[in-house]
Amino acid sequence: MAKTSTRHQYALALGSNRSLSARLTPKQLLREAVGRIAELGKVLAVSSVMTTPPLGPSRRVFANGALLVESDLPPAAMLASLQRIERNLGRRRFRRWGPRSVDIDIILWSGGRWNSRSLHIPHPAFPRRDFVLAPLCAIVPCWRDPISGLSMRHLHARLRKATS
Ligand code: A4P
Ligand code: MG
Repeated sequence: MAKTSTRHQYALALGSNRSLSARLTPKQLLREAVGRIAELGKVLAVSSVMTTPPLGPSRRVFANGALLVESDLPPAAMLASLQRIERNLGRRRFRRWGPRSVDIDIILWSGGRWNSRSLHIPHPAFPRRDFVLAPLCAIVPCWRDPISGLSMRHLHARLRKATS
């Protein structure tokens, strides 16, 4: 009998503002992360990498991007796998909002909302972040935020208007 499985889609946001070596710059680290995420499922779309000014106390600019992946992994297992990729790409957690070689956040999930102690989907801060919404608009412009009901394109236009 054919194996049945549930396919989940996730929109992920990637960020980096610390090089690991002369070769592994933030931009290159995001490319490496995409390659490793492709081992967890099928990557359906990847945005270009954008250079963005830091939000918060860091003074280093960020490389940011987003991707859409389809996978059999349910949310908790996806988070654990992404955190393993972060660790393997040199991520150390010593200071909140400190420089990071790779940060991978789950922004949206095809199942809608997920709330547990260690995982909140949609990611609570994403509607206020241009560095998340701009790359998301490039790959999933029509995906609706399950909380507000607004599409990524709409949320992005609203944020741009509010901050201009
Ligand atoms: N967690 C809960 N929900 C999620 C989710 N949807 N996706 C938990 C991923 N993780 C989630 O995250 C802390 C804990 O959040 C995890 O253990 C997980 O269980 P973290 O990545 O370890 O810590 P962090 O990244 O330092 O904190 P946080 O709050 O995630 O920071 P942000 O919100 O990621 O912001 N400026 C620019 N231009 N570009 C950036 O990418 N990033 C940040 C960091 C600040 N300024 C930036 C950027
Ligand atoms: Mg994070």
